[in-house]
Amino acid sequence: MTKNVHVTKWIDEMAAMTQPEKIVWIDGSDEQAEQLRAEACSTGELIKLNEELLPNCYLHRTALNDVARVENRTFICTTKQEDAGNINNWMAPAECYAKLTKLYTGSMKGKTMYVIPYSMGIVGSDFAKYGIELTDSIYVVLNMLIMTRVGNNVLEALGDSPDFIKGLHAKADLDEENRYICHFPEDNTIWSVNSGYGGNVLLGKKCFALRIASYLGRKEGWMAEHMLILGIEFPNGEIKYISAAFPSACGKTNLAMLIPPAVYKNLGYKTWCVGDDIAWLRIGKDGRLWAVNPENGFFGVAPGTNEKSNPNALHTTMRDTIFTNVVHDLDNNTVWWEGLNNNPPKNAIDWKGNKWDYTKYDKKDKSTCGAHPNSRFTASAKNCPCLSSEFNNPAGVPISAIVFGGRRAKTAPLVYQSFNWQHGTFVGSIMASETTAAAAGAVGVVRRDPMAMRPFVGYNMGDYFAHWLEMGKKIPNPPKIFNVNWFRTDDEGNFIWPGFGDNMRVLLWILARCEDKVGAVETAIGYVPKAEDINIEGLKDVTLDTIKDLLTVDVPSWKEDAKNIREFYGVIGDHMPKELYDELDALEKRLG
Ligand code: OXD
Ligand code: MN
Repeated sequence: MTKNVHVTKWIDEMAAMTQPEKIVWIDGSDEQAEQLRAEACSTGELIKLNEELLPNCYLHRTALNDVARVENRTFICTTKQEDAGNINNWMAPAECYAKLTKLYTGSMKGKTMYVIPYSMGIVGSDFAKYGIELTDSIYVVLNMLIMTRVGNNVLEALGDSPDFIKGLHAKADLDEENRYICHFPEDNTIWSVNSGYGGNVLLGKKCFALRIASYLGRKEGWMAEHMLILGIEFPNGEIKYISAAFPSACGKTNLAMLIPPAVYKNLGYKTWCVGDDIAWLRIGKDGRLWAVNPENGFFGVAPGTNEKSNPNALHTTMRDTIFTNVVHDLDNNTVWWEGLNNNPPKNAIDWKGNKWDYTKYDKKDKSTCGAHPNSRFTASAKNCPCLSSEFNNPAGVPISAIVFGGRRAKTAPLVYQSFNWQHGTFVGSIMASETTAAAAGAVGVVRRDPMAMRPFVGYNMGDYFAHWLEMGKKIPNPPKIFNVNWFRTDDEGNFIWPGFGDNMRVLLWILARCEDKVGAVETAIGYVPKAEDINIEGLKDVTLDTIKDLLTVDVPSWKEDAKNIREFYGVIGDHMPKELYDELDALEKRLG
């Protein structure tokens, strides 16, 4: 497999601790993947779905107590606590290694340890970083084969180098009390134990491509961000790229696969998806910021995905997909989830593995759902109908605009532009979303989620902001920075803006601003469009007055928000850059 002693020595050590019965190297071949799928089906770990309707698709159910990322059990283990900062959970590396060693010891007895050499980014490219994940789960192997680039070519590209991320995953007993997702950025190491759920165990994704990569990016002068990458093609064939960060439940995958509304489609506009979750950004030789999506697939939320909300995603999942925790339709051996259509299957098994009675399903009561609200599809990027032709370009794509967004009922207007990079960093740092009635707890509570990275920065949040400011100084021709809010509501709580494909109307204003092709109104929070510059042609129920309303800056709620921002900055503590306090002071002054 490899003569790299750094790799072999580490695997020997991990195997001595976990004590697997055998070790299998994953080579990236179809034959091996097929064997593993067959084995998983024979044990019940996977269920093969209808080959005619859903070719090469499988269903998996996790343990009932293991259905989501666990932020309270996720740790950044740096030597100094200060380096992890106040937003992350911290454990001293020695203490964490000792604690988890106890949990790992003997945990793979009688099992197979799979060795997955994988690349985030195109193997051999300047952007690429390599990892090896050791796991006792076939489900993890098969997901990693979709989500990353796996195979012997990764080992060849790595050669004798020690420069790879060492990931160890063991399901152990799936014991919640002893579930840990731990990152050791100083050692290029990730240890995950007692979970089998995607975000906790597909170590290339959040653990490596965001937490470890953000740490490496700061050290090496680039950025790892929780951003989609979308290309917009103009009728003349020119394509402009946007990267955008949104907290969860704000429609990131939908925006990444947006379909232009008829007014634009008829003129020849097209949209192309480069990525739906993660962007690695570097300064190009031309002085612009260039982005790649380091992943190779989509790990998307299933409920709510349908022909209207995201036909591209739905199409992507029609082959070569692993579905997790959705409804199993026994009549035709397919899958279903809430929001797919209005025809729930009559003869079905729910995500828990129990017979499911669709007549008892109550939209307002999540416990009656057939699919878990966080049920997922793991689908291959190559099957996405709107996949960008630049997806496999090792150089990535040049970014014209960075877009931040959140779910705010009143505070944020439909769109505004920051004054400059420093102010744009401020705009990202104050990102927030309000909780919805869908989740337990109070409605309308603001959760600050800077750059949608709150759970994903692998170091001190204050230092992360400083890195953004530093990058701004280094990029000769930086993208312009914007904020959007698709979620303003009227007094009855109804969304005012139609959203989905119509968001393109706002993105085109953004791109016009990037080229100085359209004016704007300067307000206390940034530049806001003139209402007539948002194209409403073909929109039902949206008038110029609606747009005016969507663009108002509600000064009293901004003043309230500013207080909340100051509190949040206080929590981040003394690593907060002074420049961002200056921006906050200036905002308060402008608000009067
Ligand atoms: C997330 C995800 O939780 O992408 O952000 O799964
Ligand atoms: Mn995400």
